[in-house]
This record gives sequence, C-alpha cells and structure tokens, in this order.
Amino acid sequence: MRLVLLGAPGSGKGTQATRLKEHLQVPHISTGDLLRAEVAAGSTLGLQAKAVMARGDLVSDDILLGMLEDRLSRPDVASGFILDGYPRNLAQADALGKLLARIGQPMDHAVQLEVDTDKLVDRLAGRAQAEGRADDNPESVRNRLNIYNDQTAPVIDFYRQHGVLKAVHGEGSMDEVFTRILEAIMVGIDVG
Ligand code: B4P
Repeated sequence: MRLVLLGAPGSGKGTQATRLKEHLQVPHISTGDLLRAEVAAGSTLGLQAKAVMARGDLVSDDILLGMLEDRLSRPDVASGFILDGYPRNLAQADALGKLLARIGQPMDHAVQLEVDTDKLVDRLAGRAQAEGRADDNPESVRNRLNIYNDQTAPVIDFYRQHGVLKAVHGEGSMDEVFTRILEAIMVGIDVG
C-alpha cells in the first residue's frame, strides 16, 4: 500500500506513521527524519538545511526531490510506503505524482489529519519540553503553521481532485486516531 500523511506540524503524522509502518509492514519515509539525519551527520546537504529547518522554513524543492528519488529507488519500497512530510507544496505534489507515474506506483491514499490550531501549539510546546527539537520554539512553530496554511494546505485539494483524499479527525488518543485511519483506508484493525 502507498500512502501519504498530510497535516499541520503537530497533527500526528510522525506518530501515526510509526504505528502504520508496523501494521502495514511497509517502510516509513519521513522527509523531516531524512533531513535531521543529514544535519546530524554534518553532510553538505545537512549544513545547507540546518538553519532553514531551525527557522521553520521549507528546505528547497530540488534538495527534497533528490532525496526522495534516492529513497524511492531502494528495493524495500516495492511493497509500498508511508510518506510523511512530503509533499509540502503544490510543486512537490506535482513532482511526486510524476515520479510515482514513472516508477508505476500511484498513490493509493492521502490521509489528512485534522487538528485545531490551539491543540497543535500545545502539542509542539509539549514536545519542545520533552525533546528540545530546534524548530519547536514558539517563533518557528508560528512560522511553520503559517507556511502550512499558505503552501501545504493547497496540497489537500490536489489529492481531493485525484480522488484519493481521506480526511480523519486527528484529536483524541493516539490509539483512537490510529483506528480512524485504518477505518478510512479500509484495513481491518486485527490484520497484520
Ligand atoms: P517534520 O519532521 O515533518 O515535522 P512536523 O511537521 O512537525 O511533524 P512531526 O511528524 O514531527 O510531528 P507530529 O505531528 O507527529 O518537518 C520538520 C522540518 O523539516 C520542516 O519544518 C522543514 O523545515 C523540513 N522539511 C521536512 N519535509 C520537507 C519538505 N517536503 N519540503 C521542505 N522542507 C521540509 O507530532 C507532534 C507532537 O504531537 C509529538 O510530540 C506527538 O507526541 C504529539 N502527538 C501526536 N499525536 C497526538 C495525539 N493524538 N494526542 C496528543 N499528542 C499527540
């Protein structure tokens, strides 16, 4: 199964992707994690991305597409994948559509996690305390939410028009949200 998770920062994409990966037995591809690994390794790409990410801005489309092409060329994606954090704008959505058409692996589902802005801010503040991620400070969070509304929200319409959008209420416990996602993509919760 090929699935993309859409939602604002703090909506639970990474959290739910980890559960879906276990349940569906397909790799979880998080562009945020891929970028953070580059930063931690001190690679040229990581050095370019570090300050951009800390501000909460988007890293360049070219860098992201190169990274994604590389990841999707690995054999483990033959059984499908869960994509988390990409696409974040319409240019990325278009590039991804072309890439998947080229490798003959169209997207099955685009799951949109819907969460109120106040809740998003609370969750990210909680993570800032627990994990100290560089981009969870109040200023970057505000910037990330603005970028989401301006650039990423239109991607939802893109997938709606392609007939694969599944909107899921993203509030409640992590288990409740997980069950709703499985229902939306019609995978039995006792499977796997
Ligand atoms: P990401 O790593 O994708 O960060 P994110 O949007 O904050 O989502 P994340 O998955 O981490 O958090 P989640 O909602 O699961 O991106 C980071 C940065 O990388 C971007 O700002 C950008 O600079 C760069 N980047 C990444 N992809 C890019 C792209 N395609 N193009 C350009 N730049 C890109 O969880 C948040 C918190 O909520 C957690 O603490 C979790 O425990 C909590 N939570 C989740 N579900 C909950 C629930 N049901 N109840 C209570 N708390 C919950």
